[in-house]
Amino acid sequence: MSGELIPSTEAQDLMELGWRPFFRDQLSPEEHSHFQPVRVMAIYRGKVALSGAGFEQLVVPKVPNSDPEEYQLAVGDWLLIDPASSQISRILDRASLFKRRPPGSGRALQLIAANVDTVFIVASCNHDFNLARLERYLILAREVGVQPVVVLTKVDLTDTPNQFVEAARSLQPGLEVAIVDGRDPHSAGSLASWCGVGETVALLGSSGVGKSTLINTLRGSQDIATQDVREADSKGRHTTTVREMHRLAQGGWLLDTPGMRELQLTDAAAGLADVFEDILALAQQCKFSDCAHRNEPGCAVRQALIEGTLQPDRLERWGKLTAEDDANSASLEQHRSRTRRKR
Ligand SMILES: Nc1nc2c(ncn2[C@@H]2O[C@H](COP(=O)(O)OP(=O)(O)OP(=O)(O)O)[C@@H](O)[C@H]2O)c(=O)[nH]1
Ligand SMILES: [Mg+2]
Ligand SMILES: [Zn+2]
Repeated sequence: MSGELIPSTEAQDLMELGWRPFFRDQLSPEEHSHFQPVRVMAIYRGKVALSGAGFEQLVVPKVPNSDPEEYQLAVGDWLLIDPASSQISRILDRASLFKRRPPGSGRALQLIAANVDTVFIVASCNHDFNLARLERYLILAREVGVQPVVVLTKVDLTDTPNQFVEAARSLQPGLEVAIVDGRDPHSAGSLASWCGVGETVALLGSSGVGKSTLINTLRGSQDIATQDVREADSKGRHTTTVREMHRLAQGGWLLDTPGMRELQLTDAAAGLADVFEDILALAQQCKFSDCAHRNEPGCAVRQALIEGTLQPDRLERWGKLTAEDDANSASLEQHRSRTRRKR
């Protein structure tokens, strides 16, 4: 067993950082003896914070520069480094990767978080609550294959918390939904079960929903800067600007991220199919295989609308998101084949 090459306190340190057989099994015997596994804890402008067994350093990453996208680092990545020079040998295959491509086909890919076990999709119970936006994050989590938990914050600001919980639950059967006052340790404590030793939880959501506040409360500190939202529309001020992992006393890691301005779907067909499984199952029962679910005879989707088993707004969102994903994926594919031809 290759893991036995590592002395036990080191093994313990690594396990607490989230090291798993999935990563260990990728190392060749040579790599085991020459390199040290370290995790990317934070990415700042030009520098990355790395942690391993008895190792903590802020380094300027040196990676082979063949394809910049291929060697882009994400917070949460596991790397092999030469312990003497801190030179990065390679990025280990990721168990999961959150990424996004900002609208416009040629824009650089942004890596949000890697090797995440659970994602808290954070939204607040105020004017800024938007079910369609929540659904986009859910599709992204399903696409990446990471367990999603919807965390509704600012329960103290609403008289009708159940309406928010019900709306979120309606997105997918069995979806975990928690509702908290992110400033209150007792309330936020309900999230502790997802944050055990070695677990990595990424927090995603718009600016101002209270991601950093939650992390401060769960850690029992005020280390991370937070900022009031705008009074007029409850929108945030983009306070957090770095992606960074924060350790909880109980052992888990919370990965804070900057609030996203816009989340467009690209290459998310699997996530869409997962979240809208019911509609796809209905569509298979339509008389025509290319049914557009408008006025065709024998349309099972329209029939479900008439019977009230499918909500019209849900069908509308599915249509819109599918069209968006198709358009973005097609323009990305065009962009890829153009760059291939240039090489
Ligand atoms: N009333 C109330 N206010 C909260 C709650 N959670 C967060 N806030 C407040 O909401 C504001 C924004 O919180 P942040 O934690 O900075 O939000 P964020 O999601 O980290 O925002 P960005 O870093 O800009 O993406 C702060 O003034 C918090 O005190 C809550 O549960 N209830
Ligand atoms: Mg923040
Ligand atoms: Zn149909």
